[in-house]
Amino acid sequence: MGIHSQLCFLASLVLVIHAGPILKHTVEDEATAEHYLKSFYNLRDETNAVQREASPMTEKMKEMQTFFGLKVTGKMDQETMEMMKKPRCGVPDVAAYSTFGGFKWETNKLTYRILNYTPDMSTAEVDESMERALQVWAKVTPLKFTRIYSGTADIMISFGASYHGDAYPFDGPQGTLAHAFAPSPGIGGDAHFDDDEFFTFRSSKGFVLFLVAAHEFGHSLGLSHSNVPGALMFPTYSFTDPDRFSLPSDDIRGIQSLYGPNRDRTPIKPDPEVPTKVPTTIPNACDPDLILDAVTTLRGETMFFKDSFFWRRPPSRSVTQIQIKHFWSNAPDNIDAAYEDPAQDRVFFFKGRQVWAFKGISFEPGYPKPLSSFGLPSSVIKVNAAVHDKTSGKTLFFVDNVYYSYDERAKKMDRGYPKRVESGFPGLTKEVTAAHVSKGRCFKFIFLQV
Ligand code: TQI
Ligand code: CA
Ligand code: ZN
Ligand code: ZN
Repeated sequence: MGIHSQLCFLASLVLVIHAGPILKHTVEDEATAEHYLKSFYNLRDETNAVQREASPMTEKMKEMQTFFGLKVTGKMDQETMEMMKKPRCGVPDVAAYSTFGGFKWETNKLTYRILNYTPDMSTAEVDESMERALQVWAKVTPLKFTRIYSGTADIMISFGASYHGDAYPFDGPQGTLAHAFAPSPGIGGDAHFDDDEFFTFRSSKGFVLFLVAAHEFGHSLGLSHSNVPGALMFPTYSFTDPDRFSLPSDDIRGIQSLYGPNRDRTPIKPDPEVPTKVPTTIPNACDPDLILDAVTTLRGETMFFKDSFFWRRPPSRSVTQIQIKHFWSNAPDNIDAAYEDPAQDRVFFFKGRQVWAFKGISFEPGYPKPLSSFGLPSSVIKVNAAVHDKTSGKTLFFVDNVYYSYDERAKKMDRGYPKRVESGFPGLTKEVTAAHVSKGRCFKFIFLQV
């Protein structure tokens, strides 16, 4: 794909020599800092002299200061040293985004200009793709983008094939799709799109211009590639419906390490009826007090859900812990319940009044749907647990101390429900938090209670 060769040219465009006073600190402090940043901030050993000029240490220091809400100086100070000496959890604070050594725009007000268009799409579609791609980054930072129609913009956007006026000609269909230059005056920030590619507005045939542009603008703003699969800045293209796109957290951390968060955007108002548990830590599967959110089977595997994670055990392999978003990018965290209907090859996730459906890992269009699509009354604000029995084709939904029975084949609720949980399942007196069909012969269902 030519990614590695271009990585060098783009990185080299942004090298400048850092000048300025360096605070005095002891050799010991320096070693502490280096060790800390290597352990938790992915600081690599400096192997080449060119890198040393741009000081990855300063950048990692800034990331760490941003993470802890300290004053972002990139230098060792009292506050930073104290934070580093505190006892902490061994899991790194950062995922694997990377920057061009911290090169960024010095202003939050940037301009862009669209110089020409691709014949693949209407001009309105190109305009909208570019605008939306910039908003991906504007939403999570203090950056503001203004479109201009003449003169020189910070981000000049153009389509061109082969030789198109810079030293990096495009390569015909496939291969390189586009490139962009890291923040700096002149060509810096500019984004070029290879017109030998077929770009689309939202179709999975061709490359979705919005996705390619959002990736390129990441470079225009100072991000390099991430090694987190699923991140926008991961160097492989994967189709996502632009209408459902949400910026992965690795990219958010990356861009906020350069520009900080968006201060004037109030977070989306949570549904007051759905208590949002904020996962403060990664759940520990060995915690004896762990209360699982949900359990389901999926194509022969059993999966256990908690907060933004789930555990799976692929056949004849050991258990792995995975972020829900990495598997099902459109799925919510902190789900209430989940079940699989093998007859439809679908897995359903419940959260609050909504239900999501997936086939394997692909999102089923038309979802999320309201709980009433299963015939549950509108008074139900969440289901605690759901379990499907493939022999009867019924799904049981547990809501507080009652349960409902849904007939998957007839697609309707069975008569005579809701029933009290205790009347159908004597002994189940506490709230059911998750339910699961047993593989053993002795019981049909396994319930987890508070
Ligand atoms: N173009 C490369 C890219 O933007 C150019 C490049 C290679 C580059 N290495 C770099 C730019 C390092 C900055 C820093 O990644 S590309 C994708 C993706 C490309 C690839 O044509 O390979 C997208 C352009 F992620 F899908 F692979 C856009 Cl979205
Ligand atoms: Ca190409
Ligand atoms: Zn170019
Ligand atoms: Zn890239």
